Amino acid sequence: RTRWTAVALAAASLTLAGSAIALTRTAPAEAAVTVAAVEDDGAGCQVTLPGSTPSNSRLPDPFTRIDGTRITSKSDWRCRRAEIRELAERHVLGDKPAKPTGVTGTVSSDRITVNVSHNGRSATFSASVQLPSGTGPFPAVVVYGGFGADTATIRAAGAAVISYDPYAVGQEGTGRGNKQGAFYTLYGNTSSTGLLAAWAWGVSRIIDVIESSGGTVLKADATGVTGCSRFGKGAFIAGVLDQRIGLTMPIESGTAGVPIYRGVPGEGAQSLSSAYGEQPWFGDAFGSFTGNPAALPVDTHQLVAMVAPRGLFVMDNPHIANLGPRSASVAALGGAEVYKALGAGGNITYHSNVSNGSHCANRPEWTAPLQQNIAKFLRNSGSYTGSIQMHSSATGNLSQWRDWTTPTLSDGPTTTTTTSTTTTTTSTTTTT
Ligand code: MCU
Repeated sequence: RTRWTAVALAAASLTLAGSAIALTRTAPAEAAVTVAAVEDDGAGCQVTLPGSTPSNSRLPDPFTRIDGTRITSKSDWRCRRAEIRELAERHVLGDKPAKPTGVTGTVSSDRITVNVSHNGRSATFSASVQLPSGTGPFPAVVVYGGFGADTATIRAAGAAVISYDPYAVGQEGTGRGNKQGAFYTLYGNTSSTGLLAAWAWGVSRIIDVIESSGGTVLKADATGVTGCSRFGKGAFIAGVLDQRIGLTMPIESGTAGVPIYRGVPGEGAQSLSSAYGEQPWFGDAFGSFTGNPAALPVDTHQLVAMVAPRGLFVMDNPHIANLGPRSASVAALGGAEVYKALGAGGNITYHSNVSNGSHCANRPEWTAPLQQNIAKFLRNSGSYTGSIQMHSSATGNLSQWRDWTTPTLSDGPTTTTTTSTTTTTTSTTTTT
């Protein structure tokens, strides 16, 4: 009896916490703040994964729950997103563990040091910091491995650059049975978690340290992430898996990044098996899907949707088919349907309308939207509205890929149903 009361109370507080942090705060003449206060605000949602899922050559409906019902209100998205996260972790990325028991570190004007420990194992990694001019505390953009959005533009736009070495957290070149780096020191070198989720975990630990630093140098609630190519894959997944990240900016991410897995073979992009075998970017479980993406219950349009309503600026190269730019645009178009349903259609930008075809080139076409995205999502200023801008040579067509429509989601009331681990069902309804 007491036990179920406790469950009900826990459900109620989770519901309240969820509604509070899912709110979009809009000040007059200012941009919306869309970040959550926690890494995963769906942590209280009860997700029961299915034993098997139907094959589907088209993109799974992001609005339909695992139990077959469709979401009807904007607040339903929080727990639907939690389902997508579980599916993506199980089949695609591997598990990204929550914050470990020990996370400490320091933030100075030129360096962030992160100490992590879990179950008696510990590791340390650090990242250099370059501040913009002016008076802090500043927002910051984590730049993977020195390849990402132009760092001079980032700093000129008023954000610090955190130069993150993902290989310190998850090395390449090791093979799947002997993974190395700070993540695998804690969770074991045979962990089935792939590098993209491990790298994302490292970014989350950097944000933990910024949060606990007192916010004198860097702001904890204004973090962006970017990277190009393999680091574009990484930056994308970092934004997908940490809702404290306000602006996610993958560049030319290719297979294992933004492009829909189902579209990669037809477009002639790097094959799923090639990407799976090249480095352990994907989780080990993805190995059973490389020849049959139609069997996947998730695709990347749902990962795009997981970033919603936070800022997402996908940059792509239409001149290299190996990067799958058409499949990436379909992911953006599909994910944008969720942004729109949440009333945040202007928070996603896809931009491949560029002339220079060199991989990871610094492109003038992206300078203005980069500045505008930083202003809107990291500095809470300006009135930028994102859009999908595809180059004519790599134009995706969402209607070929979906058999679902986009619902009109109501604003409330918030309804959350939590199913306990036995047969008792606890329902909590709050009206905001
Ligand atoms: C586009 O990202 C990767 C690509 O998946 C790999 O096949 C290739 O070896 O490297 C690209 C990259 O990271 O380039 C810097």
